[in-house]
Amino acid sequence: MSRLPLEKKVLSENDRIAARLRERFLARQVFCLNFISSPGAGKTSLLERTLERLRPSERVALLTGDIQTDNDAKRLACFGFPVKQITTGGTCHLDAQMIERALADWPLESLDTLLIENVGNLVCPSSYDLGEAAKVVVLSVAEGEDKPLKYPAIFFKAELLLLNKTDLLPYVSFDLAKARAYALQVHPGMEIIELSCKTGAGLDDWMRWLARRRELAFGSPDLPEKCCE
Ligand SMILES: Nc1nc2c(ncn2[C@@H]2O[C@H](COP(=O)(O)OP(=O)(O)OP(=O)(O)O)[C@@H](O)[C@H]2O)c(=O)[nH]1
Ligand SMILES: [Mg+2]
Repeated sequence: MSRLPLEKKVLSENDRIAARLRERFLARQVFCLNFISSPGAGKTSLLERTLERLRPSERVALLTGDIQTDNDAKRLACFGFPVKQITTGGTCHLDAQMIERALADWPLESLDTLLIENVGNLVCPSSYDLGEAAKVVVLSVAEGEDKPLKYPAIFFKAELLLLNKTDLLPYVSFDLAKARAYALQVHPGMEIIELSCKTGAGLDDWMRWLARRRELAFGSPDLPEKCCE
């Protein structure tokens, strides 16, 4: 058998399971985001900064994918929200079946928001629908401004681009204006937020986007920041 039909079959089976997941998320009003980036762009750091801004009563849970180790789950578990690590054992992306299995013993009724950190990889995760409401791509300024042009699929499919590590701009050659222009060339109208998980710059904008996007999906802004209390 040639490679193409097999790949098509795997992807269509994934789409079938993802559609089932999406239906369940919609029925239970669980807002799900799928975070994708190259290794080390700052997905876990962003989730850490997000969780520390939420009230402990928020009904948020996390799934984090990695080829090896449960390092990210350990980092995220400190915040008191339910976290599960999905260790793929070599697979370079999460797929819908992995999500379905991980959720098997988690009652979705107890959740309002599910945040999924995908395996660090800008290519393969873009092909696998996980039933999420939206994909968010994280690009750090240490990676070069041309990445939207070189890896267009994920920049086309993601609703939001988070340009992270802006605190490093004085030390790296990264043209922010070009990065924005390239992202918009691939995905006209794409939303872009510049931030630094280290200094906290831009994190308020990110938290506002999260609350607004959840409200758009389900009407109720259940993700207020602690500072809004
Ligand atoms: N200077 C700086 N460093 C950051 C920032 N965000 C993350 N880092 C650092 O970048 C490294 C990688 O961050 P992670 O959050 O682990 O990245 P990740 O995308 O989750 O990585 P993988 O899960 O391995 O794909 C860590 O050393 C972080 O401390 C930032 O805004 N500025
Ligand atoms: Mg991580």
